Amino acid sequence: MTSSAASSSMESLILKLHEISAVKFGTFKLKSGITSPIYIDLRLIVSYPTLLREISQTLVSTIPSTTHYDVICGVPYTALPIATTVSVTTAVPMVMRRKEIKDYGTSKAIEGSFNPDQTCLIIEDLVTSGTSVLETAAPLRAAGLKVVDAVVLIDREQGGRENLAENGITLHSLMNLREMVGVLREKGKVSDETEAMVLRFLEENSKVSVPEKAKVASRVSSYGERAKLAKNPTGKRLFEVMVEKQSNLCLAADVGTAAELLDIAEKVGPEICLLKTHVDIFPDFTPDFGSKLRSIAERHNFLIFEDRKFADIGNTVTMQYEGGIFRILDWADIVNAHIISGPGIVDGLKLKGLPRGRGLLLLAEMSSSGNLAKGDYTAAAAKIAEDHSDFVIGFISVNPASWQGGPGNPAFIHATPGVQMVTGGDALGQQYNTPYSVIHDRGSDIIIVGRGIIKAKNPAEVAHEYRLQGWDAYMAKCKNNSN
Ligand code: 5BU
Repeated sequence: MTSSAASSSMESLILKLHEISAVKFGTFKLKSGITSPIYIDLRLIVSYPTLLREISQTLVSTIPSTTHYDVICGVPYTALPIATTVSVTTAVPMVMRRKEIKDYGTSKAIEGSFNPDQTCLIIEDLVTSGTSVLETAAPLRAAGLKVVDAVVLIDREQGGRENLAENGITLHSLMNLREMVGVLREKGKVSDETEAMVLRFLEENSKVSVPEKAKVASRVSSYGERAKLAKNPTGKRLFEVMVEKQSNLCLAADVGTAAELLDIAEKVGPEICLLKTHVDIFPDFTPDFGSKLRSIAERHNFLIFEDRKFADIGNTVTMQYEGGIFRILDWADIVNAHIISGPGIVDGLKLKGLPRGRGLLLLAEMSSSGNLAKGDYTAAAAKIAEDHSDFVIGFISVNPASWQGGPGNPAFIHATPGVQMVTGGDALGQQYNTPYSVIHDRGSDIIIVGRGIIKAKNPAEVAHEYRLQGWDAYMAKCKNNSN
């Protein structure tokens, strides 16, 4: 649609909405608690099928052609007829979110048939803070659908766009309140005073916040639920081990020799879900190292992560992964890779790792001061992970809550190094955060602890304490989610 055609169809819609009294002026209390001089009631449109069709068609033309979606979902209830009409006219299948989940029958939060890796476009009639969109995004995401875009008829311009962006959703709107009132004033439907009052109100209420609960709910689900979403068997197993052992602790076993590593693995094994190695630091490495470590891992039910940080082109990493002295592929459940060389590195590692059921963590962020893994680089890692979700199980990250879209796809796991009981750092640039801040505030899933445990007098005892702290932080996060 050309922009003048778009604006004339928008004008005609505004006038029709006014005509049916869907736009009201007075004093109204909104869902977010604020008092507004204007209220828009789009529930009425079910009585005007021609208008409903017009709204749906205009809404479809608002969606950028680059936006990809497989299914659509209307935010209940007002947007349901709009979404249905969009679905019927575009032949894009719809899913439905239940507001009340029944405790008989299938008890599904999302009705309809879909595949967990599909992308769902949310359709909404009106956005103030974005809370309702987030409340619908949460169960969609928990069911495995990707939610990255929402399209809305009217944006009240009261912080919704920003709040949604913070939670990984781009808002596309047909019009905003300012434009709507402008058209009504121009056409003599409201006075200059009324328009001025609405504009003043918008000025004073430009940032309606989303309740913390809605934000957290839109992205947090339990490790157990997330195990079901993981496509890679090792990613799934890791989530399951975390639940079984009530542990989100990874030991960074940076001890001096292979013998010491096997010793500490035995002692700390009961506390951890994952043990991280740097196998190239051992002077006493022997080919049976892997099988010895695996037997300890099996006995204590933890996974093994070789922190190899592959960084070369695809062809080279296949050899580094499989060959050499260390034969990492034979014994490490998980390895990690930089994305500096581009997605070919994932293809290379996947070639060897996927047939063995192994998993890969991408380095999206690093813990050391002055590192360059941030912004667009981190976003690129997230994108590569989505494109290879059969092999990539998640990320090395530091503050996924701060990513555009937050920690994102719940099938991915975030593991964070630079953890000690107190904040601080070392003399070589390492920076530490506490288990609570990493898991609860920064949105990560696994704490990676090295010297905090291995330098302690009694590593097993200290590991126990780290496990409790990490798990308590996770429980606190889940509690926020269910309140
Ligand atoms: P520490 O002793 O808890 O500081 O050990 C941290 C471990 O995590 C160590 O093995 C590092 O190689 C590893 N690490 C890290 O510290 N920061 C990073 O960004 C990445 C890995 Br990636």
